[in-house]
Amino acid sequence: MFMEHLSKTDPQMAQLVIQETERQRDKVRLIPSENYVSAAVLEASGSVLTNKYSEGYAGKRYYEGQQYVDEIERLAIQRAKELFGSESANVQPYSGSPANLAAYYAFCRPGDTIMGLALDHGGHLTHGWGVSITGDFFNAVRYQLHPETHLIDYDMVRQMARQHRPKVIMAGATAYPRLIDFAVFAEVAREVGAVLVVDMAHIAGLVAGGAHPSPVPHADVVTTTTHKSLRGPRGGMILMKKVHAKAINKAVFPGLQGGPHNHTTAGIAVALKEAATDEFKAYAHKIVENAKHLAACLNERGFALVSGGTDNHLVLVDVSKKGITGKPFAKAMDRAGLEANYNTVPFDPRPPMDPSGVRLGTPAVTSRGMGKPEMEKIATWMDRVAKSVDNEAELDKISGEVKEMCRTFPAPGISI
Ligand code: DSN
Repeated sequence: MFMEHLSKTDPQMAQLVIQETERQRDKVRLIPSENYVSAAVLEASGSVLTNKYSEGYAGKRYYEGQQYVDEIERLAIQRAKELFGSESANVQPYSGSPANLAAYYAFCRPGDTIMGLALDHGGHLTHGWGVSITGDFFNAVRYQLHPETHLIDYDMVRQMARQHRPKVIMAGATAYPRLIDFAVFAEVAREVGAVLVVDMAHIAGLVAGGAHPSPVPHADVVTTTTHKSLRGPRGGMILMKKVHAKAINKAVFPGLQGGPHNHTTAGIAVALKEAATDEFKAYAHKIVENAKHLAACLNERGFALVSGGTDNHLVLVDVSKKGITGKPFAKAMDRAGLEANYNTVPFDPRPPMDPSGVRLGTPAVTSRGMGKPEMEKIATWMDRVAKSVDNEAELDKISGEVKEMCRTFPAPGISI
C-alpha cells in the first residue's frame, strides 16, 4: 500500500501527499525550476539519515557516530568535483539562497558592494534585490538586460563594475533564456579585483550534461541548488577554487548553518551519480531541444518570446501581445492542467503580482520522456487557453486532454 505507515499515523497528511502525487502525475509541469527525482533519490532523501546530527565536516565533527555520514558526505563531494571538474565542493548548504549568502559572507562585510542581475530582468532575490537580506545588508548594484536584444548587457556590466568596484560580482539568473558568457564576467571581475560568483542553479543539469558551457573554469565560486535541472533533492551546493575552500566552508558552517541535512546529502550524492551517466547527458540535451521546439511552436501561434527564443531549458513568454496578463493566464493554464508561473518580462510596465509574462521550462516534462510532438501539443493547448481564460468548460476540456497525454508518460519516482 502506498504510504502504509503515514496513512495509519496521520491519514490527513497521507491524503494530502497522495493528492500532491496525483497532481504531479496528472499535470504537465512547466515551472523551469522543478523536476521529478528518481525513486533512488527519493529513497535516499527519505532515509534514516534524517535522524543524525553532524555539525562540522567529515573527520572534524562535533558529534560522535559519524562513521557512515562522513563517508556519505565525502562521496557527495567527490562526485560533485568529478562531475563539474571543480577543485573543491561543499554539499551542506540547505538550498540556493543559503549557498549564495555563504558566498557573500565568505568575501564581504555588511555595507560592502555586490553586483548582480536585477530581479525584474531575470536575476534572483539573492543577487542583491532590495527586499532580500542581500540587498539590505550589502550595497547592491544591479545590471540589466539590453533594452533591444534582451540579452545581458555586458557593456553595462563592465561599466558598472568599473564605477562601483564590487567585492562580489554575481552572474546567473532565474528567468534568462539565453547562454551566459561566463568568460566575459571573469574578465570584468579580474579587471576590478572582484570575486566572481556564478549561481548556476537553473542550468546545473545542463552544465553537468554538456548542454550549456560550464562556469566552473571561469568562476571563483559556483553556487547551485540541486533540485532543478540537476534532478536531485531540494538542497544546495558550492563549488570553488581550492584557494577559496577555507573561506566558503567557514561561511557555511559555522557561519550560517548548523548540522547538515544528511538525508539530503545522500540524495545529492545519488543524483550526482545519475548525472554522470550517458543517459543524463542525453537528457540534458533533450531538455534544450524540447525548449527550443516549444519556443518555435509558441512563436508560430503568435506568442511573443523574450529574446525571440531560447538556448537553454527556459522560455519567457510575453503574453500581453495576446491581450492578456501573466497572472490570469498562469491561473487559467493551471486550471487546464498546464503548470507555469507568472513572471515579469524585461522592462515590464506591469507590477510583479500581475506581470506581462509567464515562465516555462522543460526539465520536468523531459524527465517524463516527452518530446517534440508533446511540445507542439503544449503550445496548442496554451494557445487555446489564451483564447479561453474565463471559459471554464474549455479549460476543463483541455485539462482532460492533458491528463490523457500524461497517462502515457509515467513520471519518475511516482508509482500510483
Ligand atoms: N524559486 C526558484 C525559481 O523558481 O527559479 C529560484 O529560487
